[in-house]
Amino acid sequence: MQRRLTYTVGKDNADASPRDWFVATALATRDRLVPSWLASTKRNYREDRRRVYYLSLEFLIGRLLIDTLTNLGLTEAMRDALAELGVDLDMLRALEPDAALGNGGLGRLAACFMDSMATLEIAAMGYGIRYDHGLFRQTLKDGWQHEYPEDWLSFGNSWQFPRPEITYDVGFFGHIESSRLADGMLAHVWRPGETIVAVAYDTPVVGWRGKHVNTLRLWSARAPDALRLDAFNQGDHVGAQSEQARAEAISKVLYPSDSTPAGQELRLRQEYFFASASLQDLIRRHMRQTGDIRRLADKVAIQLNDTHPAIGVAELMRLLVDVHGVGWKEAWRITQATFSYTNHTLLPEALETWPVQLMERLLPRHMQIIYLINAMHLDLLREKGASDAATLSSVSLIDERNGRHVRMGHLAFLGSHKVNGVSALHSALVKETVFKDFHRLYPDRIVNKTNGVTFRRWLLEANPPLSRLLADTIGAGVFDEPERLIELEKFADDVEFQNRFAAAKRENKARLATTVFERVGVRVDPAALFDAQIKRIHEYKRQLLNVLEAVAFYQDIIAQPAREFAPRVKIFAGKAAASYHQAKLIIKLANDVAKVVNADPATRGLLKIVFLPNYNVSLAETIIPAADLSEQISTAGMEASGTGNMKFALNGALTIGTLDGANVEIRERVGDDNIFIFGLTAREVEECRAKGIDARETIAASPRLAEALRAIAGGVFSPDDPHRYAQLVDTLTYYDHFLVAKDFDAYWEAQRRVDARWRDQKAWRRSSILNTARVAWFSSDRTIREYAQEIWNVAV
Ligand code: 26V
Repeated sequence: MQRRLTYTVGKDNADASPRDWFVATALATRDRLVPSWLASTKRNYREDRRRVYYLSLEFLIGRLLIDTLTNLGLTEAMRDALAELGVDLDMLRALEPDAALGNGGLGRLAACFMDSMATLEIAAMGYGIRYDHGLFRQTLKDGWQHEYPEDWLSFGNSWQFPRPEITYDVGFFGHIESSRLADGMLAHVWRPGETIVAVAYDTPVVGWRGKHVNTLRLWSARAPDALRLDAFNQGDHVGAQSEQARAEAISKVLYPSDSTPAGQELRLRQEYFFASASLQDLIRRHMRQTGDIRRLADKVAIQLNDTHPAIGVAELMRLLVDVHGVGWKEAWRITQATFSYTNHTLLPEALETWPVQLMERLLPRHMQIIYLINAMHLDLLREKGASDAATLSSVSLIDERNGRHVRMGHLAFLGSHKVNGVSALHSALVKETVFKDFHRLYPDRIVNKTNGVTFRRWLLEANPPLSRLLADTIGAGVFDEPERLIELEKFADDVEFQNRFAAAKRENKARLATTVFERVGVRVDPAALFDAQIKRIHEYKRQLLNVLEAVAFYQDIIAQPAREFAPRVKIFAGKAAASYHQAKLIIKLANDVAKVVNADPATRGLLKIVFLPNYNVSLAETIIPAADLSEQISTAGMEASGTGNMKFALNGALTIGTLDGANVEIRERVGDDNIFIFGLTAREVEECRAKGIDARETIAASPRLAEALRAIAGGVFSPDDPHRYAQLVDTLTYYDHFLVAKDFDAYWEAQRRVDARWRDQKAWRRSSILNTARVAWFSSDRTIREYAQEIWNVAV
């Protein structure tokens, strides 16, 4: 550290700022993992291991200092060493900006998977984009969300290794030249009209106990020439840099694509840019190692994280056929054997398609290849006798319905040997809905891989008090073998252990109470039930249902001034896509309700509501260990899996939730008595919608809901603008697509079951302990082991 401070940062102790100390500490930590990194890389070559490539447009990493120290087992040594220099490790920890190269669950899953792949010593590499600006920073002004650019690189990035020598050309536009070969076959060469250079930046990813270190390789875009010197010399100083600006735009900013179908050309440029650079890179490595392109599928598995890298299917075909001279049929066999694809959503508006016209212009050779794949695929169906018009049009790569579009999900499905959903329910629905016809034709292709989370970050690092207690009680080996969490079961009724378990929770709650006060100026009592809903703001996630229940609860408290209620703190956090008007209005409503409720002495302090701004991985690490109740209340059938649900349960929060995504599997494991399930099932949602989504009758039948809606529509929470929520309440009344009204009474009743359990603290603690004890299966190590064995065919 001292050496790094002096020789890399170039400061002496007297002048060093806290940030200088952070940089010195990060670099000193990084130094400790480099030997293992180099050794891992060598071993991968020496043992000629099958490699796994995880292609993802998002990696929601968060901070790395404590994560790296924990995995290396150096946290305490570092703490002591810094203390001797008069520096506090926890103060440095807070200075690191989050690497927020993702929107939500999909990006965070990729980060958990990187951790688990390193832990399981899989020869894996993550590929993505090194965005200059990650997910926008959210502020709340008077309860309204505002977005500001995020600037994680402004003070440099101590974890990355720039690799200016590792570059690839990525083409766009242009035309195709065809020539006849000696054997009479046609050869095609794409002559791009524009070339962008992809430059590699590597971040080491260290596994548990530092045994194996993988690489996350992120691409940054550059123009081939930094400047048009002729233009510059003629005085056009800005215009001379325009090509550079156009090129760099590709890796400039992460699309906040949760909720906005990013139909922009730039988004397709991002997708092709990173897919192409990654494939060129892995093929170069493969050729160096084997010299035989035909063995690619024996040595390489590529996982497509959603359809964002799906253009890679056409790109690999192009590289194999046009560049490496492999025949079409063999190239297709190699492609299918190499790729596999994970689907993360069923929402029709989230399924990617690209206008054929755009594709023809931007990637003309790929469009030809897609047509060829489609022709071959449809011919095969005709051979199989499945050629009725309806089937053909539903499985065609081209959607002809309104303007021709390429269906990226279909391309990913066809180009892969396995396709997976991310929870048991979701995978079943994948078979029944988006890929129904494909499933009939290829019944073995769709499999389930229920998501998981890394226990290193989400338990060991985020929750030191509980981690210490676990180590004391069942031994520190639990962090090597999470299955041993089950040994906690026998302490579930042990009052002494219950007290210690509750004391750990209380410590986390006190810490969160401090954070709440610092960020929003509201005092919350750590003795109250902490009830948290933290995730992207989306109608299907139903933050509105939670706010409505809060309003009804508030009305109950003031209507019965003599009655005792279990005190609650409702915690909200999450970002809305900038263009998602309805989601932003829900944020404003939560804030408006909070303002009135928190200021009303008639609540007797029994209900507090806080909306914490700028939700990110680090804030999640503070909230989750402190939560008593985890809100997982999406409309059944709409949340593919959820992963926050797993993190909360692991940290001893009880779930209130619908039978959606992985909630179903959490219930199977923690047991019906230790989770609060309510509401319509996925099937019932479907039936209900078929009958119509007019909620007037439902509201009329629920006086409590009607009363809450009346207050909101009447401006009780928005006296400055009494009609602010008129449209919101109207939509809910006449077009209740997310079935908020339908589920309201069941939700209310489930919340009262929560209250009753809370009043019996012994029973609550027992359930809480049993949650932690029984969720070992949701470790992402288990998930990755399943991918390795059933999809990638690599030994673990
Ligand atoms: C959703 C939407 C909704 C409306 C319009 C546009 C749009 C675009 C993207 C998305 C999210 C799709 C992908 C995604 O993030 N899925 C999440 O993946 C997690 C990891 O598998 C899973 O736990 C979440 O349930 C799932 O929503």
